[in-house]
Amino acid sequence: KVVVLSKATTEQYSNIKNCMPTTFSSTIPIVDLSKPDAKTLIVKACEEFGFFKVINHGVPMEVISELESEAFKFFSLPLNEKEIVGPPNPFGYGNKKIGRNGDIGCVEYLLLSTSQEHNLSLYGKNPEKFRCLLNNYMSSIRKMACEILELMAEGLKIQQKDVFSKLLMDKQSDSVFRVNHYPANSKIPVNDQSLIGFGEHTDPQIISLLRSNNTSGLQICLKDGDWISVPHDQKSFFINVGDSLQVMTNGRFHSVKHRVLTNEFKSRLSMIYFGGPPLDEKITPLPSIMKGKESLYKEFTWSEYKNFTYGTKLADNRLGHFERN
Ligand code: GA4
Repeated sequence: KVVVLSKATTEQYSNIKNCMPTTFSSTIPIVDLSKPDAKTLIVKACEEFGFFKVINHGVPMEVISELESEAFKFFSLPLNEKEIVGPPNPFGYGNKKIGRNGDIGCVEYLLLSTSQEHNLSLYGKNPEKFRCLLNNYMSSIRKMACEILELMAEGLKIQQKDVFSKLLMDKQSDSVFRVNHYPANSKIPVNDQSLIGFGEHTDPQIISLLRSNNTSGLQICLKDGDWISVPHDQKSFFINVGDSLQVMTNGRFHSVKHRVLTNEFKSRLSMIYFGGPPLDEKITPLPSIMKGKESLYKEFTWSEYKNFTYGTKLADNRLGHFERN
């Protein structure tokens, strides 16, 4: 297979040259939310990649950049001041350790619930401002998530337009917000592992909406197993299909495996909204999708799936455990 390294890639990974083949792809689907063909393109992208980029999303740039700059301020505090709001079980500040089963990455982060009240009074130097910016951001993102989920339902020709979006709008929706900070990593890598910011995994929820500063690092895995680098674009959002949406579409949509590599020169800051259903929601293929076919999955609730994920490692195939033989 021919791997084309663009200039940006060779610069970024000049120190590892051939040890980790990387392709910068122009194949990542782009959906303009203001165009009438958005719903068709979304369905196609979710089937082929489980991933797409959204432009004309309607989230004002100030809402994004003000939160980003506040988040950078938080991460620039001395470690002991950040650790006041850790460890991240279930929510708070985390450093290097991801999850509960030994995954490690070159990343520090904030994990927040979108519904539960946090004791945000301890977050950073200006917690009131942080809380206000977070709330503004999260409500804009949830609005976009619902718009996208409604276009998905329409694209799938499902009568009930809000089948997916109502799960995020529910007061009990178990959605999560995450801010990841990957410091620039100029160490000579001893192996591929030492470049890992966030190891490969799929997201367990329904849908994830990611926005980052202008630093590369995100990679997605194509269905044939090739990894491609996602060109950074600080003005756009990147959307991932999660495991729950794969199940609800009985495998028609593909939950995308992805990872983040650290950048040699620049630090990366990403903010991700993980749209999840209420805990007691049954995650099962929609009848209108099945058309007489059998479900590929055993029945489970979001709470069962979520509890199961806590016992897994990032790279594990979590959905495999719920497949019907
Ligand atoms: C991946 C998506 C979200 O970031 C997250 C992650 C969670 C965590 O960081 O605690 C998990 C990971 C994520 C999937 C498998 C388990 C749980 C770490 C891990 C090893 C918050 C989520 O919901 O699942």
